[in-house]
Formats: sequence, structure tokens, C-alpha cells
Amino acid sequence: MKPIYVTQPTLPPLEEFLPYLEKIWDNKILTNGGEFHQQLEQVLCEYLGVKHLSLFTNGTIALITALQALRITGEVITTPYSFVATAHSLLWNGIKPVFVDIDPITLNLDPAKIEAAITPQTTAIMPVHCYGYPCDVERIQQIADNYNLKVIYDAAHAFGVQDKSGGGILNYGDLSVLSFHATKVFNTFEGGAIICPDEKTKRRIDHLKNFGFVDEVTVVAAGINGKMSEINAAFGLLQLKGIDEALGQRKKIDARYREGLKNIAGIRCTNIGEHVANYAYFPIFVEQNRDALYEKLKANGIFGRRYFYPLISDFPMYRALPSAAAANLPVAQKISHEVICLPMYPNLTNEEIDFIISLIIDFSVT
Ligand code: T4K
Repeated sequence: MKPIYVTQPTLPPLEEFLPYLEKIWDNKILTNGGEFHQQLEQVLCEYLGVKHLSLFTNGTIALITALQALRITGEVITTPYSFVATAHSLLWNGIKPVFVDIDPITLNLDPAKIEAAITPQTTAIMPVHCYGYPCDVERIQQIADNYNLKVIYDAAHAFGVQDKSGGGILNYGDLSVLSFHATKVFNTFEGGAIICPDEKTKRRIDHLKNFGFVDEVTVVAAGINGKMSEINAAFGLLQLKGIDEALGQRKKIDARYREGLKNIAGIRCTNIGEHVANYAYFPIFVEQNRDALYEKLKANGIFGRRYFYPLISDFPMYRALPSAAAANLPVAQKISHEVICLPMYPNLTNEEIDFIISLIIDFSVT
């Protein structure tokens, strides 16, 4: 059997991409805000129900730029339970991350614990909609308003996620950052975006991702090269055509896993309410011997991943921070020692899902 990875990109038929390539070859505009780049920004705004969106070369550069755009300094409160890029974006800006524990249900920053971590140096909160599960956006905003803090959401997993009333989750906070990496629900091979509510901020972000250039002779900031190329943008336009079908397929896979894994001793699935999810990942929590199950799956060609183990706060560049102490992060520590993300992508077959479930059942009875 071929290996089954935790994620796998959905690729449209190759021949459907050829007309886009021909156009790029004809125009000879390969990057720097070409036709496909402009089109993708527009259609993504419509699809996601957001006002302004600026495409980036990847999610990490977008996070780094988002912090620059709002001139964030000092300390930023964030979660240890995420991909390491979240906190790295702070270090790249000379900002001190302050880790706060997560909620055991949503697996996102626990709003009840944020206030205690605020100091006179705190300028912002950077929560993550982990696995695409929405943060408690209202409570986070309330705290931010009370303490005059900015909120930048790392929404790398949250493409198309809705809030409780059906609005886009990306409309909360000052900025939200998406990743369009190959492993994501919507991908452009590599890519990302910053979502912002107003024209002025969008202009600043657009300048920052283009070295700070406003026109041929004017540079207004020490910008970076964060531009998405025409090939990536063209692929995004093609991908978007199949996104609803892909999301529907993910939902079915999620349901099949849940049905197959219910009532298995020592194995827990998440429980956040299905109306808000985009089924980006399928984490399970193994009460005992998580690594033994992880290895058993691997031995059978199933390459699940322990997203997110180790915690960011346990990596060498963070672990000396007072907020990184294990005693400060008991929920995140526990979850990170129990989690395995099972394969989740639209082309996963029922037979493959059932095989994975059978391996887990077999593990639980031995
Ligand atoms: N914030 C959060 C919360 C994030 O999760 C991420 C990225 C970021 C920020 C940063 O966004 P980007 O700068 O990446 O746009 C993967 C992804 O590379 C990373 O984008 C993602 N989060 C993270 C959760 O997962 P790895 O190191 O686990 O990737 P890798 O190469 O081991 O891929 C996982 C599996 O996917 C492989 O076993 C095989 C499969 N795969 C992978 C690639 C690259 C494919 O089938 N095709 C492919 O092209 O980080």
C-alpha cells in the first residue's frame, strides 16, 4: 500500500492549469502584482466575505509583515500550542512572546488566563484558530479593548471558517493571516494572505510586501519581498473552483472518523460543534501510550503527525522564558502529549479511513 500522509494537496487535472500557464507565457508578467494576483485577491475577498486581502509568498512572511504593519513592539501574548512559525514571527520582529495556556475544548488561547499575563510592555495578542477551530473572538476583543491591545489572528488553518452567526471568522481582530501552503485546505503551493478591514492598512501592507515602494522613487518603510508570483496566484484561482466540493468531502471524512472512533476506550475526538469547522485536520487524543499508537500507524504506512508536539514553548529559543514553564501551561502540555492528527484530505478513500480506524481499535484492545 502507498504511504498515507497526514495531509495531501488536492490537485485539479493538469490540463486545466495549462491555459493559465499559456497566459503567463504570453503576458510575460511573472510577478509583482500581475493580472492573476489581482484577480485572486478580488475573488478571495468575495469568497471569504472580507473587505481587503493582500496575497503573500507564504504565511510566515505574512505574519512577520502583519506585526510590522501595526508597528507591534514589546511583548505579545500567544499560544504555545501551534506551529512554530507563530512565535518565530514575533522573534523576527524583536518581540518577546508571552505564552498563555489553552482551553481544553477549543485548544485555543484560554481567554480566562490572558489578563494575568498582561504587563505594561504588552502591545498585542496573537491567538491561533488552531485546526481551524474558532477562538473565543468576542472575549479576546473585550480584553484587547480594555487594555488597548491589538489582535492579530494567526488564521493559517482557518480558511472559510465561520463564526457562530455564519459570518467569516477572518473579520475579527485587527488583522488575520492565512497560509496557503500545499498542506492547507486551500493551497497555492506556497502562499498566504493578510486580511484587514480598511483601505489604508491594506495600502501599508502592500507597500511593506514590496520593499516599502510606493512608486518608482519613493520608499516609505523597510519592507520585505513578500509578493506572491503569478504561477501561485493562477493556481489559487483554479483551486478555488473546487473548494466547496473539497470542503464537503472533508466533512464526510470527519463524520466517518467520528462514527468509527466513538466509544473507544482511551481515545477522544474533539467536540467543538460542526457548524463552524473547515475540517482542516482530524486530531485525536490518546490517553496512554500515544507514541506507541503513532509508531503502530507508521509501521502500517499511516503517517499521522503529532501537531503540536513539542509545544513551541519547549523549543530551545523559547524555553528559558518564564511563561514557557510547563507549570504555566498544564493544559497545552497534556494535549501535546496526547495528540495525533490522523490523515485528512479530500482524496482519502473510505477503505483507507476504515483501515486507520481498525488499527486504532486494535491498538486500544491490546
Ligand atoms: N501558523 C500556523 C498555525 C501554521 O500551521 C503554519 C504552517 C504557519 C503559521 C506558517 O505558514 P506557512 O509559512 O507554512 O505558509 C507543515 C506545513 O509546511 C506548514 O505550512 C504547516 N503550518 C504545518 C502545520 O505543517 P511540516 O513540517 O509538518 O510539513 P511536511 O513537509 O512534513 O508535510 C506534512 C505532510 O504533508 C508530509 O508528510 C507529506 C504531505 N505533503 C507535504 C508537502 C509539502 C504532501 O503530500 N505534499 C507536499 O507538497 O509543516
